[in-house]
Amino acid sequence: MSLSAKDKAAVKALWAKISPKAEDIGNEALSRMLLVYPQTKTYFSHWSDLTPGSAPVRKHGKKVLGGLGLAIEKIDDLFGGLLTLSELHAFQLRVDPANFKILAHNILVVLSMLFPDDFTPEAHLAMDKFLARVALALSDKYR
Ligand code: HNI
Repeated sequence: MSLSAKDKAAVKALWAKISPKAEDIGNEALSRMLLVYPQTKTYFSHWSDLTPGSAPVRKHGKKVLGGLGLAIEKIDDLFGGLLTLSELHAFQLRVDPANFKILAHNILVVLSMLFPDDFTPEAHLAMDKFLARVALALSDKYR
């Protein structure tokens, strides 16, 4: 599955609307991931507070959304563009790639909640495909 020109345009259009709220989106998505999928907490056990909306969660949510912003910039070469992040997650952080899908799901939930008018079925489809591609690119270095 690859992203069509139409998918890429839809992702970029949605990103233009949502990116000013990147910090809130990151915070909500990460808060939900940690609460609903508590197995993901193991990777963040060094944080002082893992409860929804805590300072470390908010700070990290912003970083993750920054990573997504990078992915939008590199949408035509996700594997190359996300190489360093893939290496980090594979070799240093040792994050099980199954978790990328879990976070992607939480991001979609949050987009539907915060942007009900912009998160049209078409935008949902394009964003779902994009996040799946990002997850694949982030998993590339695990092979
Ligand atoms: Ni992820 C650090 C981006 C999914 C666990 N992660 C980062 C950083 C970025 C980032 C950016 C900061 C890098 C740096 O400091 O140089 N992560 C992303 C993106 C996704 C993602 C774009 C998927 C969309 N990361 C995940 C998932 C987990 C995860 C699903 C685990 C469940 N990431 C981490 C951990 C760190 C991290 C752990 C280091 C945290 C820390 O405390 O520094």
